[in-house]
Amino acid sequence: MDLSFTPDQLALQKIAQEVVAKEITPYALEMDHNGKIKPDLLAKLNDAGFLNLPVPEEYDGPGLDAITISLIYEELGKGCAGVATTVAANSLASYPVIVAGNDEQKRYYFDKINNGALAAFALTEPGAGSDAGAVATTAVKDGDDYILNGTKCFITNGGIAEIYIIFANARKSAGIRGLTAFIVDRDAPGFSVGKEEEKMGIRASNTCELILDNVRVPATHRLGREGEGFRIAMRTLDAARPFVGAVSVGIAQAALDAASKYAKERIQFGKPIASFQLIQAAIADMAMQVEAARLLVHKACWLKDQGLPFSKEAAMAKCYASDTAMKVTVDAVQVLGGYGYIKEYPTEKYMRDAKIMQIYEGTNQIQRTVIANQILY
Ligand code: COS
Repeated sequence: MDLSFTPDQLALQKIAQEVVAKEITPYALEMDHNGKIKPDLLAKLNDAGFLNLPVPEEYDGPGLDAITISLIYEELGKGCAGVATTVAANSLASYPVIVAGNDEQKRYYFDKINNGALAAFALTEPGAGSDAGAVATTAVKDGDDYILNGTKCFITNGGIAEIYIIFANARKSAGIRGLTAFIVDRDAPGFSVGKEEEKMGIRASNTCELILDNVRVPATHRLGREGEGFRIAMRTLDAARPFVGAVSVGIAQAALDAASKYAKERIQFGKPIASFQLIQAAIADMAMQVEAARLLVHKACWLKDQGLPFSKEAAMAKCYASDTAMKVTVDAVQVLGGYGYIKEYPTEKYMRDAKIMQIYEGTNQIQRTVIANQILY
């Protein structure tokens, strides 16, 4: 067992740390307040090479392994989980193409992503959240095209993406075996962006409703076979869940760092509160949980990189790391006391940002279901 990183992995981690320190952390509270990403930041994230992390080398991407990507996401998560979510949505949307795209589709999609386009993965609907198979958006074959009709909700990058992966049902009577994935351009006639959500956390990220009103999509933009969509979605979520874990570890580590720094500076009863054993116990527990979460994330990524089954470990990494982020950020607010609760300090933002990690890309109830099913059946 080798828990060390390669020189390339460490070099990319360092680049991520520098970009985060210069371009993200100083603006994190401003973006949180404004509820949007700084307009010039997307170009900087693209220059840093963060928008196409999993694109294979044969399609002119960096073709990074999952461990390296997780190291980058942890750094982004430390700086601002909203920015990390914006970047991670590009990876999420890329996996259906990696998993099921043909050569022509890969060239079409990855060309855009390599050139800085944002993408969005659109599975969720008002009536299809955890029950992903219940997608009501329809895809009806019409000559060489499909006609898509329906509404998607809670779509990350929904309002700012150029290209979308849309899941629709092409054979209603077949249930989840009718689910089919399509590449859809933003300028396709009939496609429009609906309301933008006002969120509790990850406020730098964009979350919108999408409306498909007789959107004509060429059959050449169908990923895989008709009815293969559910399997494509599940394989995509398996690949992406460790990265939710990585962002969660980043949030939790940032909260731990803030709590440790404050504990050493804050004087009460004539000495730094870091000298009190109850504070020490809190810091020690936070540190143990963050490290355990990080190791689970790296284990899931390592399994994926080895080409071994990793679905259970991906769910464990996502679930444990996001539960840890929630717990650690609540504890960090507690260590800072009243100061933890006000916006002058970063901990209240960490706490708000952590909550969604337990919800998106499959609630932690779903992760526990996935884990239990793999153990019991
Ligand atoms: N990889 C490949 N195939 C998978 C798979 C995986 N990880 N998980 C399930 N499948 C396949 C199964 O093998 C099965 O195929 P067959 O019918 O050919 O045997 C099919 O998909 C259906 O599987 P299952 O019966 O387990 O589906 P369920 O309807 O019970 O749902 C859960 C399974 C709950 C795990 C799934 O719906 C899920 O992950 N929901 C959460 C969705 C989500 O994360 N939403 C977040 C929004 S998207 S960002």
